[in-house]
Amino acid sequence: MTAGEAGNGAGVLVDGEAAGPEGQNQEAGKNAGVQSGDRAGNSETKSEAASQDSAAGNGSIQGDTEVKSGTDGRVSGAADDTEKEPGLPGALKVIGTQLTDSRGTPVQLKGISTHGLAWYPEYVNAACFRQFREEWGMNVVRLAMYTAEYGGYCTGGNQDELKELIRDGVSCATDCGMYVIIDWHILSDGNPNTYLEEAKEFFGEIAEEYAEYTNVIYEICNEPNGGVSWSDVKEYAEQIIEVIRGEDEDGLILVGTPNWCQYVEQAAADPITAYDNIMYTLHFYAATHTDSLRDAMTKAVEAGLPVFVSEYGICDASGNGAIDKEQADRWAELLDEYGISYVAWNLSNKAETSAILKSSCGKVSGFTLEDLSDSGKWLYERLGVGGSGAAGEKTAAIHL
Ligand code: IDC
Repeated sequence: MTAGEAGNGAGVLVDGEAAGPEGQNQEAGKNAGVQSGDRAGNSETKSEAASQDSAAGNGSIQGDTEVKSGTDGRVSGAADDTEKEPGLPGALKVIGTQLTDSRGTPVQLKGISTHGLAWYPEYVNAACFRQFREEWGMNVVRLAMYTAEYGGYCTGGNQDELKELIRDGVSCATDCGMYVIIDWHILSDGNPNTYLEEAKEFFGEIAEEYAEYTNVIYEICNEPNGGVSWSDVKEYAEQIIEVIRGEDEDGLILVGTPNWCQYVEQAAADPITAYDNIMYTLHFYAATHTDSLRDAMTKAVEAGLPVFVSEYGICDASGNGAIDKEQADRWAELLDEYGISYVAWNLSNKAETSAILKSSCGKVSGFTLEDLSDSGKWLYERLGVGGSGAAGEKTAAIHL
């Protein structure tokens, strides 16, 4: 299989081999205004979460018994001598605006974000991640660790337990050949400098631990918001990146942008130049953010900014409103066209439309079609093995 045949672009890099749609380098443009749509917050607790004890290991989304191995989506080629740890997905490198493997072949990551790790720890398990890799064709999982909400790392949460969950998550992802994003999930603490010292300590420790892991990605601030400026975010980012680079000289680092990751043009106008292998995050919720945010994204990319969509929903920005599949498809097609990576919010059964599982689903792995919410079904169709292609052609493995 060649990169062009990789279909949904969600192949995993193994031994430095890449699969993914060809990225497109667009000609330079100039930045423009973006939509300043607010993220509607909510603050309910986990009361609606179903119990985790009914984990069925035998469920399968695919009706047949064939399970794709980690080799699907691979491109044949020589082993990559820049690999640090044999067997791990290959190192990632940002070239221009494009994420690539270490030899410069474009790579597009697609996957799922956990809900808050403290909120829903039960989904961090090997069978769950493996199903996403093998049956859904995902190649990345994001571990969202809130800093200030619900058992937040900086607001009284159990730091040792949270770090243990991250270790478990990295190990589950690594075992099935996936990339894994460690997400310092700021939210109500809108300015990342609020917990600067904690972030430095956390990333110093994490980067030391995972310096040799080619599949670990550091996301240093989920969504700066509340009027925080790009210069504040940049100042924070440069300090955290310095700490990470002190341990891990080349791991991919994702930097949030102001206004809940919508003001990418501000980063494009004043990017971080002291370090490389950095991408900037844009987040969208398809029922809220449409043409103007898509325009902002393409303009930022055309201006030279490497963009990574580390979180999106197909519902509105509250995470629990109407779903807009038409806008979601338009987003996905644009992201595929540009070879931009995208990670869906969220892996849980919380009674909210962004959760990919129905609230009645008590399983923590082995999900079947009946377990999926509308968001989950859309995602499965979009990403599942045989799902929609980079060219936007819809060939879902399963028709719902
Ligand atoms: C939401 C969760 C919700 C939780 C809330 C806490 O879906 O269950 O109660 O956070 O405030 C984001 C954030 C992400 C939000 C999500 C939906 O990164 O943490 O999750 N969202 O509101 N940005 C835009 C939307």
